[in-house]
Amino acid sequence: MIAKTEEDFNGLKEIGKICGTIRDELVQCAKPGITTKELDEMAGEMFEKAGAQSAPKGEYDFPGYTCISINEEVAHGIPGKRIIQEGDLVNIDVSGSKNGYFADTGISFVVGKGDTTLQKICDVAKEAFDAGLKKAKPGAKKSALGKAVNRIAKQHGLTVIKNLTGHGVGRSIHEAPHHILNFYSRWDDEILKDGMVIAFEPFISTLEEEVFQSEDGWTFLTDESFVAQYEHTIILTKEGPIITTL
Ligand code: M2C
Ligand code: CO
Ligand code: CO
Repeated sequence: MIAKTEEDFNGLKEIGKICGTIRDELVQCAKPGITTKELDEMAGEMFEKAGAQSAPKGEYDFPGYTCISINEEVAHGIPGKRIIQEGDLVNIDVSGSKNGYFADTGISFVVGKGDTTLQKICDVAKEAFDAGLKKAKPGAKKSALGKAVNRIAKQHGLTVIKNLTGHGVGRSIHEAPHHILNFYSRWDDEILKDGMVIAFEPFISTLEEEVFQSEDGWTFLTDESFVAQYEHTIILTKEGPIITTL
């Protein structure tokens, strides 16, 4: 969407804060021994208390309030009996709506003491986000974000996931612009607009550049790589970006 009115800005900020708070609470509680279902139930209660709805559930009938993905699972992991272990790479992705406004945020992190490579991809995903954010200005090319993400990945000897992308958000969970790539494409000539709302979500990988879908019809998996994501909802303005999900 293009945010124009004060009502738009306030509505986007309200759901952004709700999703960011749920994300942070789940990260705090993601300790060895807890199941992903238990974490997801906490998110469900928090959405309800805030008078908000889970976007995956509400928009796609996803079997969970949030997407929680562990190790070989990259995204759209279904919360369930899986128990979080020390050293796991965990991704928590929270998206929701209130009063017709949407937000989307996610983070990958390592539980306790883990492999240094896992910590590295999490750090690089954040660095790639920050580099892309600097390019996220009205009037700039959308492709500048992916260019920055891929540059940071390469600098660290890592790769990007080419078949997962960021997207527009605001009045629905996934809307125009439909793809914010993790790499530069000369065909991607769209110009970012004042008030445009995007979910920017770099995916940084240790090796593979594509994920594939599991037989459960939801979970995106890798074979031989680990992948980290870092995502926020951003309103692009001439005065600078507003991150609603901080
Ligand atoms: O847009 C995402 O960040 C998720 C969508 C949840 S709906 C089941 N919030 C995303 C992540 C990875 C792939 C596609 N979409
Ligand atoms: Co998300
Ligand atoms: Co998203």
